[in-house]
Amino acid sequence: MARVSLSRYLIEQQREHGRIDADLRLLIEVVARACKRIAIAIGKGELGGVLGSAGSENVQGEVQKKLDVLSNEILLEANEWGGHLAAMASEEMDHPHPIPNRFPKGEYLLVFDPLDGSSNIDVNVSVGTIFSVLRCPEGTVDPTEEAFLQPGSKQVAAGYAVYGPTTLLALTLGDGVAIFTLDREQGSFVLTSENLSIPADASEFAINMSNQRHWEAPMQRYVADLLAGAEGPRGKNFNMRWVASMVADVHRILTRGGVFIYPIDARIAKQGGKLRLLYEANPMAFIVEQAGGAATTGTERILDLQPTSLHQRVPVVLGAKNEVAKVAEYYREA
Ligand code: AHM
Ligand code: MG
Repeated sequence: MARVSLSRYLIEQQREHGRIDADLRLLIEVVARACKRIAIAIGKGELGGVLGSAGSENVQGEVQKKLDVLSNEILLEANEWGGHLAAMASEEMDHPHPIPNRFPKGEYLLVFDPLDGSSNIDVNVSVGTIFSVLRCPEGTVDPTEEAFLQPGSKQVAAGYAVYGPTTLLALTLGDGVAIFTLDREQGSFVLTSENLSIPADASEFAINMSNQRHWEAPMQRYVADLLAGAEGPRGKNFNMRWVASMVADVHRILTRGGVFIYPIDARIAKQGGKLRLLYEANPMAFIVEQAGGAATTGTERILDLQPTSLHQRVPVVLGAKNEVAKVAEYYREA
């Protein structure tokens, strides 16, 4: 069978299915190219002098790693000049990044977490890039933060790259999820699976158990019932995994099922949760729903949330449809 490159896949989506226009096609190609550059930088590790802290903090008060800063710069630079974007926003920048006046402006907004799971870089565990594409509201010439505050259901595309044993790109254009594997010799992403589907029932869960004592009562009860296994109310055993890189945990769920949870807890209640709505929860919720799964905060569908600020945080429960519904049930009963 002929290999389908990402470029060919996108051209066919545009030409045969009319699902995307030329600007969105260019946008995805450019993001994918930037991800390749990030993959190369990560692959060099210590030899590239890219490990360790950058000696700065981002808007959320987190210490930035050198690779956080570098990945952000790679994505900004790659996407500035193509004419497909009106503005960008990132986990690593306080405010949206306008397209410089010397370049033409386009109709799309790009939001990203340039390097997710960056606490894992220095220990050589998978990290990733997450991105989400929105349309710039009509009549907005110089988009400010306001333009980005759209519910996740308005996303026109979303994806993530995982920099693991292989570099993969997962992509949705709103009609299923496709996975592309990076052919390092050729330097191109090649389609390796399409129409991904997360089994409705889960037998594996992902949560940082060390925070258990801080969770809300319904989450405590839910996880206690999972841990009780075959002898408990759920009547079956559940396995557990926690990579602490959302991209890697979500990718596992896309591949072999399960549920991923980053709940609200007493320490982070004030800030709304740990994961960010616009560039972590929304794109992942879009991808997971497109693979037949579900995503909730426990009480609301993530894609329905109306964002109130660029770096807003939310509780996240996503993956297997029936298991996500189960979590919502524990919250309703409470
Ligand atoms: P980051 O964007 O600063 O890397 O933070 C997000 C990451 C997720 O990838 C991961 O699921 C979570 O933080 C891990 O958090 P914890 O270290 O509390 O388990
Ligand atoms: Mg992140």
